[in-house]
Amino acid sequence: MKKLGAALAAVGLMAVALTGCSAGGAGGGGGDKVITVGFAQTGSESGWRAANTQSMKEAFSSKNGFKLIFNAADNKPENQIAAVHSFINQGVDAIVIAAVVTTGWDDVLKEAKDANIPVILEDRTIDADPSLYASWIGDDFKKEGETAGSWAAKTVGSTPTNMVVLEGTTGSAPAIDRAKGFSSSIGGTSITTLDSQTGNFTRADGKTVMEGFLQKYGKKINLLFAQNDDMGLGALDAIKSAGLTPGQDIKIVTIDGTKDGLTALSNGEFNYVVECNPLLGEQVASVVKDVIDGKKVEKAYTAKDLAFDQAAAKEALPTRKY
Ligand code: GYE
Repeated sequence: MKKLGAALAAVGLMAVALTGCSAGGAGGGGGDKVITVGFAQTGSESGWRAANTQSMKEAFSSKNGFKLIFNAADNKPENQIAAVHSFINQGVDAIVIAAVVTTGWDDVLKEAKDANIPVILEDRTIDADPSLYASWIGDDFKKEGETAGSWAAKTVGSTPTNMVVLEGTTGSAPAIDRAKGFSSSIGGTSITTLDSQTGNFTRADGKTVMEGFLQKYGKKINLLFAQNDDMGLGALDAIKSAGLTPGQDIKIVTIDGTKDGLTALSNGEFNYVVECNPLLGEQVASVVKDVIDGKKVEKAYTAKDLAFDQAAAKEALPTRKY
């Protein structure tokens, strides 16, 4: 255990190092013209999102030479498209999007292109033609799902296990890719999916949907895969109210690695948590500057993510940033 903890901590040093990134923070360098950036954020559904928003606001600060126009779309695709339209009309220098869903982007991105406004994606990927955006900075959701699934396969995969799944926002890149990754890792094991429904990445819906699962399947459920910490945390309430012990009667694996998630893990209520790094702001700001300065940027920058068992969570918590 100690050894695993140390190894995980060592990898932890790489947590914020993004592959292929250019050096330096967002500040300085580009003359004194203020860069106006419209940021279309998904909403405020989770602890991960709160950390991501804070990271973006810090990086796109006036101190760093930016004027940030922030919009949170309440996880409604139509709100988000409207926000991007409004950024185009305001003539911003660049647009950053954390897309609620993967589809429906072509028209508005073509408009941005016609207006010569570069678009940079952060966090979530989209299905649009890659020529319509300059770059993407985010996490590897498929790999996160694979890591969560591998843990499940290794831990409970050799005995008959009934799983329920709390999915993220329907049509969002992390919900789609985490599901794919997880499925690929549990193929050929004795894990059966009893049910899988969206909990919209929120605690409230995680709780409600888990209540429904418990009413329907009761003690049959042995495993919960929650596609983010918040839904898993909401589910804890439902599981306890049903007189069951989370982490024991029902094993729980989640994704994100927020302080609250790792606390539940170190308390033994969760069993495994895969990290998804939300602290992308500095990297996004640096790419935005490079794009505006006409420098060549990579099409994709992928953050490195860790994974935690209970011992590793205890070790990580005191210095956890989000
Ligand atoms: O896992 C979830 C959030 O897009 C990776 O969105 C992000 C996800 C994250 O609401 O908590």
